[in-house]
Amino acid sequence: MDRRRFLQTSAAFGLIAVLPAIAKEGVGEQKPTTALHGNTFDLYIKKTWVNITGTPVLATTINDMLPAPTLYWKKGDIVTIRVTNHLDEPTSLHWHGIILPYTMDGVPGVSYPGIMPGQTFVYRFKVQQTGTYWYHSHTGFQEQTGLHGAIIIEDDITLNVDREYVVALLDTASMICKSTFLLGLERGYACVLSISLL
Ligand SMILES: [Cu+2]
Repeated sequence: MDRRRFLQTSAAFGLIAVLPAIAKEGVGEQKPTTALHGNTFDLYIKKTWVNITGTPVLATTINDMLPAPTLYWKKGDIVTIRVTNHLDEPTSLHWHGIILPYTMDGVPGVSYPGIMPGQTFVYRFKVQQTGTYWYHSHTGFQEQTGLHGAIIIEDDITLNVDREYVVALLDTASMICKSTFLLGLERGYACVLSISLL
């Protein structure tokens, strides 16, 4: 998408307001999704150019990654997750399926108002379960434009495997696809399905 087209599309969907923040913080370039281990995590939410389909689109990302980093936690640990919002709008991160105090659940309007632009919110809770989960924004179209990642919670059992893979299926929404969606899919465009190995 060229700049003129981007500006037209942005204006049409109210995204033009994002531009001053983009100019201030800069727009990231996509980095390969990596795994983060430990019990303290620093996550930065921002806009990042990604190119999955051949057409660059502006995605909402964590640490410039799409999908977001895979978080490896350990049952019994107390995890601290510092989430900084570099967007020009509120954001949020919700830990899907995770047992935790409601104040740490990350759904705006339930336990907190969300994370305001420029703010850092610190999540801290004890990990009480094992398994594969995911986390995502609970604000606007941020999840649909990229803000989601996997969580792997381990215990003390050592698996006898050479290598473990996490597979994420992304229904990617480009600007065109998203706008078509908003117009009711009357022209029959389909979003592009891609498979990423984390
Ligand atoms: Cu969820």
